[in-house]
Amino acid sequence: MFIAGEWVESEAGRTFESLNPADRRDVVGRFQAGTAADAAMAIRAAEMALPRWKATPAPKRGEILYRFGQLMADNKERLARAMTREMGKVLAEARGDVQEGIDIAFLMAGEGRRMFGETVPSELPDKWAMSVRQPIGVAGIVTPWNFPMAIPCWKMMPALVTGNVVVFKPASDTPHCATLVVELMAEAGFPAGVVNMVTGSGAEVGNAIVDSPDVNVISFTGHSSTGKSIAERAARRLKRVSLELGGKNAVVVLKDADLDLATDGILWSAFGTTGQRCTACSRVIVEEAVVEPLLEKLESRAKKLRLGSGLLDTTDVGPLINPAAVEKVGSYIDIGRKEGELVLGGAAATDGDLAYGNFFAPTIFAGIKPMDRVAQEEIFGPVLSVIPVADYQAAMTALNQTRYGLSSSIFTRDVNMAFRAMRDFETGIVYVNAGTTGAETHLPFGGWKETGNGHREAGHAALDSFTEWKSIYVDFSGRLQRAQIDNQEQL
Ligand code: UN1
Repeated sequence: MFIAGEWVESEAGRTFESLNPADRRDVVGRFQAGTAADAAMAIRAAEMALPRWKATPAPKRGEILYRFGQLMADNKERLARAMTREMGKVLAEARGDVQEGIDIAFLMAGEGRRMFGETVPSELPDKWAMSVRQPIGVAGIVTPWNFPMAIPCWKMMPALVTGNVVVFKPASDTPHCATLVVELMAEAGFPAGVVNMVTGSGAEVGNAIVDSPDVNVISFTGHSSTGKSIAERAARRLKRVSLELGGKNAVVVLKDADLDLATDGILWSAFGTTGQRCTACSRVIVEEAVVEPLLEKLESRAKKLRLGSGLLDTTDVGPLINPAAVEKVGSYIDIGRKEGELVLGGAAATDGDLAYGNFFAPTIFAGIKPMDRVAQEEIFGPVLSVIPVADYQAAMTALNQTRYGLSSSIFTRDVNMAFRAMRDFETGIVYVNAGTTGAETHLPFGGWKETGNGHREAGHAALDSFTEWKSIYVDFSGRLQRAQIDNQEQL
């Protein structure tokens, strides 16, 4: 663990192992199983570092972020390989994950010299009115394993450039990735105590951070049920919480679409990262006229996807994160068989050496109805449901008929239909003629409905999660001037 600028062991002396999901015989490392007492020490260290950090000029804070981004870039290949080994995603995607961390570091480094507030005219003469952003204090950052470097960076970079200090609890499946990121943060020059990391379980470390009266803001990405529990706990202290939770993202394919392009987009969004993205496509809503040809293309292309270690060039689809994930995805197969027709896959893949890893075959169900369970519940694996509908209206209704609202997409050549989709789809991100994944770091990232609680990551919007607004009025008239009362004569 990293507390007050030192690498330390947990007070309880317990550890846990991180395993390679492509080959569980490969132990990536042993990590400290932190406790509430460790979290308290990290929070204390952060509090001690806060006054100096928030007094450091923001452009100077930004320079450290810039150095961190450069260090990530210099170490990109090493970081990506370590990520593939610990988390499983194929190397090209791991490089993308590191790149997303670099992108947000550079974007937020620039915020050190922007961080715009507003300057507006006062309604009274000789009076100045403006608003500025100020840090909230100690930020608790609780992150998932599926983007084990990008998401911690998405959260920590805006928190730090705006002058907050951080207590970071990474997912227990990817502590090594987190450690590598924090090592580079230390090397970049964040002062001791500004960034602290405590590894360990959500029940012990996560809850201690969420419940602490000395942690002022929480940013969490992960499972909806955990997010709801965090929101409830934090509400007792009216603590600011920003949540990025589940998704049930759909691609709509209209009958005029380029079906080859749609197939590319759907396969990449559904089976890339083995379906383990919040933005992954798990529903294809398709006009009846083109169901048959689209299904044929999806099936024949998905059949050719090669499973294996993400470190091999020959691999298209890596493993699931852990055996529990294989079990969970597997539990949806019987459900899907009852609801529709299993077209492809449907089982864990255990041929040869795959048996040592957590592999699941890319799976496609056809003939699914919008309200079926496989079309409603987040499976977080390589399972795609194809839902036939009569027309755009039915597609739009089906797309919106879910409790989530992260990402959506439409394939069409008709510009009028594209604009309808942009207007009608109830999601935080909409793609036209592209899959549901691949958000860039300079626009807001987040979802409607139960995908979140109204906050956004990335872009300028991320600053809102980590700052308080302060509105400032300076009266230089030398007399009492009453707003809304004086100076009210009709023009
Ligand atoms: C996530 O799955 O939580 O748009 C993040 C994307 C990536 C980020 C996904 N840039 O798919």
